[in-house]
Amino acid sequence: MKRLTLTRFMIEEQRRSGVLRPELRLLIETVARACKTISHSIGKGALGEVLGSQGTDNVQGEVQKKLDVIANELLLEANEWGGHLAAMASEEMETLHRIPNRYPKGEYLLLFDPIDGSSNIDVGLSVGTIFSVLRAPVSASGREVTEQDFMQPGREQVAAGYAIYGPQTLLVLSLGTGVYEFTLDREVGAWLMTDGPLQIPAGNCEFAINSARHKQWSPAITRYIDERLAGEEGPCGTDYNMRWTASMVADVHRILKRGGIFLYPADHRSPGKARLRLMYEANPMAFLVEQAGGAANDGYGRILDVKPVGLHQRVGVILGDKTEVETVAAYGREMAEPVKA
Ligand code: AFP
Repeated sequence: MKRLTLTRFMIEEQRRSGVLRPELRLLIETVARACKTISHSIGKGALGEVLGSQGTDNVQGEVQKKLDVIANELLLEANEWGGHLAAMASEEMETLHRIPNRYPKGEYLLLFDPIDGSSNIDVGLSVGTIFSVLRAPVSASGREVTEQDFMQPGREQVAAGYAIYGPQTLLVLSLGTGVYEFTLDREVGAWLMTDGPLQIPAGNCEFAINSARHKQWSPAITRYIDERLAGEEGPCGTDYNMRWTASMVADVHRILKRGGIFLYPADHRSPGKARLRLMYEANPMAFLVEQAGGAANDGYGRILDVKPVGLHQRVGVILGDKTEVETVAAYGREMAEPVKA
């Protein structure tokens, strides 16, 4: 069976829709190439002496793994010379990374979590790279890019995707016209299309949540989970299954392929105290999930409508099967607690 390569898919998309500019195609191919190198490093594991901690903390106050730093450097080096970017931002860097003056600047902003799920690296579980692409404001041409130029709601993304380094190395991508999966053919080093356009299958009775955080849950979340734990004897009338991989990329990929819902709600005891980052985790995943017919909510409204105020701001995330996400949202409206001042 002859499969489309990532390059041919994007060239055909460019011809079909006329919206895929060559610089954006170059951006995606450059990120995809960097992900191949990251996959190779991860695959070496202890043999490549890339496991364990770097001995430093990132801007989030989290211990950096060696691979967090390696992957971050790989993505910066791969993307800064091509002329397609105005600037970059990463989970691993406090502020934006400007394109060095020796290189031409482009019209796109690239944001990424170089290794998502990095607490899984040393124990052999799937991790991933998440990326999001925005257009730099026209006003930014001819001046230095600022953090404010990144403060765009997720609905402005022109592309988003992730690589998942698991039993296979996969790239899942949307350019705004559907979600497509590519598998890395290691023998020739090509990304070959293996699925798409993805649509989240309805009715999969599976939820992903870290139950150890139940003290943080609002009454609405508690009600939603308790009903599902009640299973056949409860109001759902059927048993549910639970999964939690502590790697958002792996949980989201499972949902895109077989359905279900992912919840990492904000701590209802102090709104704004949440785990996942808006700009390079929630927004790209919300973009993909909506492109695949699902929904993505922060507990108050659509994630892609959230107006960002900072590169590293955190947000609650409830995403996946549209019916299930809307059920959680309905409980939230019914059981709305007065927003604490
Ligand atoms: P790390 O990259 O620090 O491992 O965090 C992964 C993550 O951001 C996301 O991928 C997981 O869904 C979530 O955190 C896991 O959080 P818990 O460790 O609280 O379960």
